[in-house]
Amino acid sequence: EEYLLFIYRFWVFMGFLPVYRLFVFQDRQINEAEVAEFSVPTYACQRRTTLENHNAVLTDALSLLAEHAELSDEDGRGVAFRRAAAVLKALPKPVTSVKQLRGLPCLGDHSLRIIKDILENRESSEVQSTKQSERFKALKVLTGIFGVGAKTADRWIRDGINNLQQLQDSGQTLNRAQQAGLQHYDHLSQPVTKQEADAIGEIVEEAVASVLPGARITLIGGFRRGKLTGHDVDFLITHPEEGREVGLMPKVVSWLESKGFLLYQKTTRNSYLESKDGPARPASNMDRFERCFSIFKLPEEEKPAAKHPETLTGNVEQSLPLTSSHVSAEGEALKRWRAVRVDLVVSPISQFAFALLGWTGSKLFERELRRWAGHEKAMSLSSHALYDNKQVETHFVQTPSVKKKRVSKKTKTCSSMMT
Ligand code: DCT
Ligand code: MG
Repeated sequence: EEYLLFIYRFWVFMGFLPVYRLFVFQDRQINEAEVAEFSVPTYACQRRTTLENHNAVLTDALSLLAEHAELSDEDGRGVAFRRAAAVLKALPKPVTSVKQLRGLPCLGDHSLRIIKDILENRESSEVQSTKQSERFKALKVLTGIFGVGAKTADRWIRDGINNLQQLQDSGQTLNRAQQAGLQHYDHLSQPVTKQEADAIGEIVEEAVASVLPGARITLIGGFRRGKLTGHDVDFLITHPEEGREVGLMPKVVSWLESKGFLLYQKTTRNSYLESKDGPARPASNMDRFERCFSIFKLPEEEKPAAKHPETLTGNVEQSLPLTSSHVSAEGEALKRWRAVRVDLVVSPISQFAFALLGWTGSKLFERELRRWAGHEKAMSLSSHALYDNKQVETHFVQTPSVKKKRVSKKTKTCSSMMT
């Protein structure tokens, strides 16, 4: 009897369960809807983020802290602030209270504290003190020199060098890139406009067409994402026939040099196929394409001298060589030009899709895309290829023009890029 009673009660309970769940869960859903005002996916690459930023004050503050962390060799903290800023950039309206952010991903305690401070007091004391700190100012000025990274800047600061004048007076040995960077500091610290990027695009297109007819160039980086200004201009070059792009870069560079368009250039070879590790990304996030880091001399047509606003160092630049104009050979017209950082990358057509995706950016989007591919899809993505880690034989997921390649699997190398 007891047994039958138990069965009876059990079935009554089971019958009641869906009704109970309906009530309780509906209730909870309503509560959650009230609390969670925004819904944002975890990985930045899953979000639709437009250039319209409704929370610029907050994202500027978080980006400044990210920059400070990156310049202080604290990459983990830097990424945390970048992720928090990216979440706020994806929101469809301005945030007015931290309560609205409940349940959103990537917002750690530190970022939330900064946001709360700004929302309640209009500014964050931590952001203000970072912005005003002498060390941060010095790091920004020194790393603003093309060819100078955070480590070099830190070393110089420890030697008492905090600005360009002190660097010049110090007699420090500078490499070729840093010399060019210092010489053109004034120009290179000015944002490049889309119009200037297009003008450079025409020159690069002419160079490429003259040395290899049929080769194509694509504007990549921030300008491909629709940004109106950038710190440099990036181009990806390829040819529709596999292999025809080999040896292209030196020819393009020679053409540009012969026409006087280059103030500085350094080309790195394509080391992708030479790698002992097989075709995977190296430990750093850099890819292995043939790449040319350059400073372009872009003629400015019929425009009065561009007046560059004061930079962070005050008037130190005035003592630097004047680079913005020269008298023509005839000694008549004054030709104006500006220096612009330009990156050229050459990819074989078989890797073009990956190169285009990897070079479109932003840096955080790319990082998140690689992380998502690795963690959620068990795949390894680089600017060269996409691998399926689950296959015993590594499958090179490819564009239709190229068939699957068999390569030795290097899980370690692949996973090292999931940073
Ligand atoms: N890139 C990357 N990881 C890096 C550096 C670069 O994935 N560590 C990719 C993403 C962007 C692209 O290369 C070009 O780099 P940048 O020119 O530095 O970035 P950008 O988005 O073009 O920024 P800006 O507009 O300031 O040039
Ligand atoms: Mg760029």
